[in-house]
Parts: sequence; C-alpha cells; structure tokens
Amino acid sequence: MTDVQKVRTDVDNETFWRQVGLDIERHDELMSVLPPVFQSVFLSQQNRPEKIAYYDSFIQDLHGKRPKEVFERKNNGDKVIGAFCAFFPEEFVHAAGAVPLILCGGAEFPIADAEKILPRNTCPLIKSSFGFKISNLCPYFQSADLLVGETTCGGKKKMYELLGEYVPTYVLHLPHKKNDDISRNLWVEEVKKFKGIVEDLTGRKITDEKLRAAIDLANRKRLALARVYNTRKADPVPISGKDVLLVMQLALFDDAERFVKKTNELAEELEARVKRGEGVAPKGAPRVLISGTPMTIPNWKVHDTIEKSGAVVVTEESCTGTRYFTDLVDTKDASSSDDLILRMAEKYLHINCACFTPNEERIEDVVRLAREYNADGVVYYVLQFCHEFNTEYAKIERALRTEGIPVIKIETDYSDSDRGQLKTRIETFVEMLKASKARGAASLAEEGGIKASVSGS
Ligand code: BJ8
Repeated sequence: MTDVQKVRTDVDNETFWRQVGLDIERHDELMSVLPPVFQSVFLSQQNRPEKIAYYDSFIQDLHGKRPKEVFERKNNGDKVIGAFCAFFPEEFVHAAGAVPLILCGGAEFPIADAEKILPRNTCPLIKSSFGFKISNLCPYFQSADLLVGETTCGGKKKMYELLGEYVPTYVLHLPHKKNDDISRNLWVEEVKKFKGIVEDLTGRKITDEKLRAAIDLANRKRLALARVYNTRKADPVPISGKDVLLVMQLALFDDAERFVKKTNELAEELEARVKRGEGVAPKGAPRVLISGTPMTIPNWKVHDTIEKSGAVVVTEESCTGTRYFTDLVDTKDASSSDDLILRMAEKYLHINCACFTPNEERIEDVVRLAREYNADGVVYYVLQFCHEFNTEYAKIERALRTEGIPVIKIETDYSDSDRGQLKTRIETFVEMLKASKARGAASLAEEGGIKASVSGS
C-alpha cells in the first residue's frame, strides 16, 4: 500500500467512513437503528455479568474503533481477508500476519439492494452479505483485500461469483461427503492450496513455527468460548443466551488475542457466579437449546423472544455457537508442515454443516448437546430459503422426539414482520415446557412422598 492510499484512523468516525467509501447518508440511517434495538435486547436485562461491558462497548462503536484498527493494520502493510463460513481456515491468515474477518450480513437493511441482483427467494444471510458490499455500508467489507467463499450451499456459491465482480474472491472447494477418502483428500489438497493463496496475497511465507503459533491462538479462542459455554450447564444459568450470542458474534470480528483475554475474564466471572449459585434467570426456568443456521449481528430476535418469554437459552448448535469452537486442531506429534495442514483439514471437516450428506453426526450432536446442557426443549432455527437446514429438520425432529425432547421449528428472515407470530409461537412453546417441568416436579414429589411413607411405615 502506498502512502497515498493510507486511510487516516486518528479522525472522527464520519471522516473515517468517508475515506473508506461508505455511503454516508444510508450508513447513518442503518446505524440509527442499532442503539434502540441494543437497548431493548441487551441493556434492559437485569444482573448481567460485569465483564460483558467489553462486548457492549464493541457493539456501541461497531463501525468505529475496530474497523479503524483494521485499517491501521492495512496502513502498516498487513492484508485483510474476509470470509463467510466456519470452514474458513483462519489459522493461515493469522500465521501470515493478516487480519481475518467474518463478513456474514445479519441485517435486513441492505437486502432490498441485493434483491435488485439476487433472486428474492434467497436466504437472507446471502442477500444481506452481498447487499452490504454493493451498497457500501460496511467498513469491514471495505477493508478486505480478498474474500474467501466456500462451496457449501448453492445460494452462497452463486453469490460468490457475483461478489467476485466487486472484490477479488477465492472459493474454497468443500466436498459434500465427509466420510469418504476422495472427499477427504480433496479437502486436504484444497486447504494446502489455500495456504499458498494466503502466502501469495501477503507476500509472506507461512513457516511451520508461525503456523503452530496461529493454530495455538485459534485453539485458545475456541477454548475460551468452550469455557463460557460450560458455565451454561449450571442451573441457574450465570449468563443469558443473548449475551453469549453477542460474545460469539464478536469472536468473528475482534482481534484474536484481545478476544481470548476478554473471554477468559468473562468465563472466570461466570465460573464464580456458578459457585455462588447466582444466575440471570430463576433456578428451574425452562432451558432451551437453539439448533440451526447461524445468527450474525444484529440478528438477535429469536434469543430475545425466547428469553422475554421466561425461558433461557443454554446453548446454540450453530456456527455462531458450538460448531465454531468444539474441535481443536491437534498438533501433538505433527512432525511436518503437511502434517499440520492435515490436522487442520481434519478439524474443519468435523463441522457438521447441513451441506453434507449424510450428516448423521449433526443429528447425534443435537441430541447429545440437549442432554449435556439439560435442555427442556429445542428451538430449531432456519433462515428462510435455507433448504439444507430446513430439510435436515425431519431427521432431527425424529431423533429428538424419540428421546422425548420437545422441539419447535422457526423459519424466519431478518425482518420484523413476523415478530408477533414468532412471539405467540415461542410463548406457547415455553408455556408447554413450563407445564411439563411442573408435571415432572409434581410426580417426583409424589414419588418422594410415597417412598417416605413406605420407609416410614
Ligand atoms: S458451515 S452453516 S457458516 S455454510 S443459512 S447461507 S447454508 S442457505 S450459513 Fe453456514 Fe458455513 Fe454451513 Fe456454518 Fe446457505 Fe443455509 Fe443461508 Fe447458510
């Protein structure tokens, strides 16, 4: 980058946004919606952990401080690589001293622009992501030197072709059958190739030493998130599902080292709360697992509706949840660069995206997580027009019903038009969970009474 192209970051936000080419008027309109929503969804909650303040302040200056940091890195010669999926091998990006960002759109605002090019009956995540770029509404998007897509669902694949007309875009070839050797080898080769692409873009060699350090960093991020999630197994739950969703969403934007530090601090506070029996919802409140498509900023409506109905979200089987952090890259005994890449490729192939066939591991995972987190019910969340996750529901529903775990499917988009309907359906579901918990408690008490009278007679 030449001096002429440098973006000044020691300026007010509006000056910064002008420099990076945002459509200021529309951007103002977009950002004006955020504070009241954030107030109603997050700040109105009672008894939040203190350490959540870091994530609040990140959101409150979402398009200011962090994008400026990213442009500062660009000014210093580092590249920025944006992606849209949990399959993005961020380790290579860290190892090359570049900045990884996940750029999935979670807002309704740019969708009308996207629909001038993309079919209306496309998943909102795809339309919103594309819309943010073509409408110049996102400073993170403006920073990207390369975008990385992947061959997961059909809608994304075709959108990436169009996105490539605006920003250089590389599409990772992800096979759709994970349990055969041909697919596995293809993916290993693709991951290897991607390493070369990052090296070419950055002009920096990814040595084994740098790659090991980057793997360690990404693993520490996953472990910090797992630590937070682990505290949610307690009853009462020490943190709301909304707050954890916020943490997850920022894992995709923040500086990785800082994020690890802040998230471990949060986990420490939550662990202390669990020891004291302190929670954000009353002990015994219905516990909900959300399973399905990812939720990116500012897509908070399902968590918000569930928690305002008197239940608490205790985990998310999602790429903005457990699918993002569950597996680590195991570098033990890896003796060569090829070995490290193989371990990385294997870790990523364990992500149970509905684009795979068959995908039995995901079905088993949902049941396992429901048990582990002691969930009373599952909300299966599908973004409209996502055929992969929508179709997979049939098998998940069957597995959950066999286990006696109630489930409801919510298919929605980013608009607020179905808020009322959503609220009614979720409230009914939560009432049903409450009633079934009350019945369970009554029959336990009755059983206890019988046992006491038998032993007393
Ligand atoms: S690994 S879940 S992040 S693809 S919701 S765009 S699948 S039509 S987001 Fe995903 Fe990677 Fe899979 Fe995870 Fe398509 Fe479905 Fe939309 Fe989706």
